[in-house]
Amino acid sequence: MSDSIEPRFRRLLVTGGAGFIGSCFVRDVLARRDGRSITVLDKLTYAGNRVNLAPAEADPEQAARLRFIVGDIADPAAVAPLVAEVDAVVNFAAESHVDRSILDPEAFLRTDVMGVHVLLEACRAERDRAAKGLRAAPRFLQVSTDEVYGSVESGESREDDRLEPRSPYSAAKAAGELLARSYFVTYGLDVVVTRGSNTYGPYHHPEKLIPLFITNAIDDQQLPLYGDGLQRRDWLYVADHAGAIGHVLEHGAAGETYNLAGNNERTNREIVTELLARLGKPWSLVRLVEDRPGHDRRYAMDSSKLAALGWTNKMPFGDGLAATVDWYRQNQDWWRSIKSGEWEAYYRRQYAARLAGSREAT
Ligand code: NAD
Ligand code: TDX
Repeated sequence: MSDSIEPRFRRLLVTGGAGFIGSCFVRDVLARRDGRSITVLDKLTYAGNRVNLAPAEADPEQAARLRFIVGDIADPAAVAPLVAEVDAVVNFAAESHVDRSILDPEAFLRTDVMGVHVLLEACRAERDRAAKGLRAAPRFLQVSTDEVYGSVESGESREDDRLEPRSPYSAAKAAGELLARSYFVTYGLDVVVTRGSNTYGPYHHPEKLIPLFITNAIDDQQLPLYGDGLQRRDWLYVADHAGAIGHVLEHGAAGETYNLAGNNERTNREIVTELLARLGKPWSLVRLVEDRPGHDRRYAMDSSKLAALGWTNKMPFGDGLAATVDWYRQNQDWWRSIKSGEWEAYYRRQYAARLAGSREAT
């Protein structure tokens, strides 16, 4: 099944649209030139970067269909008037880094739980207006994560499996998506949920494994590998993640949840080995450091439900990794400006003691 020529939802509110996956979604939707308009609502936290939308803003036809508003999804006054104007809300906004959730969980509860609640309340008010014939009811798509299943030692998680989140981040994400589902059950809101796997590609904040290791390696800095480095993740290219979300937005059934797998399971050691080979850098940069507390050993999902909806990922893993390494080589201004200021304090807090107590990785 291909995407419908005439999109069902023409006016979108994309929250967190200045982040890694949200900005890819915005760029890709606008580049289709199918008449859809997007309002981005983004708090521009340390993770948000308006430059991520520069390719769309530089094109007059796309820029005319893009509006950017700096604001907080947990602020009802900012959210309500925007939700009143759109056909669908796609919520990417979140605190997204597991390590930061371990250092300081509060912001995760505020945005990933309370922020979702505020968005849902605004959608509920619009659904009430729809019931009076004043408009069509908006759809709400909650972007969730494979981490809500917890560590999956064997097999693949399916959508109706138990949720066993184990970090403050994944617990907050689970709460957010369960709240969204409860608004479908209780209030009849048109809600869909996606659970994406570990995503990689251009514009990925350098706090995360792949961009951290690429950018550190370019600078011949140490690569802090947690524990034994044999944890397993399933990697999904960012344009495939954004595309699958767009597909679920258009074709997903109300009240349903869809796994978005990458089907590229690798140990962290395998990832590092592939990155170093592509960068021509030595394994001696790798240091084994103290493990992440509560570190999930493995994630893996079955995404046949998404496949039945007619979606297939396009990017082969090797090509995606090559494109990613090239992007970080060619866009050093982008990540060097992020790896300054607040970043330096974060990096010290997260890694200084770990690297001091690290050992050689054999
Ligand atoms: P990101 O950290 O790169 O971007 C998050 C964006 O949300 C930023 O632009 C930030 O400024 C904005 N934001 C944060 N708090 C906000 C608030 N209160 N109000 C408005 N905007 C706010 O995250 P990402 O990696 O692009 O992830 C996007 C979504 O996808 C998240 O919901 C995340 O949980 C989910 N997800 C991510 C991955 C992954 O591997 N990156 C995998 C699965 C699911
Ligand atoms: O310095 C590091 N060293 C290391 O060994 C970092 C930052 C990570 N790791 C390990 C931890 C994980 O096993 O690499 C793996 C990937 O780590 P992250 O990039 O932090 O991602 P992860 O914790 O798996 O979560 C990601 O995927 C699911 C996203 O950050 C989440 O937002 C998403 O929901």
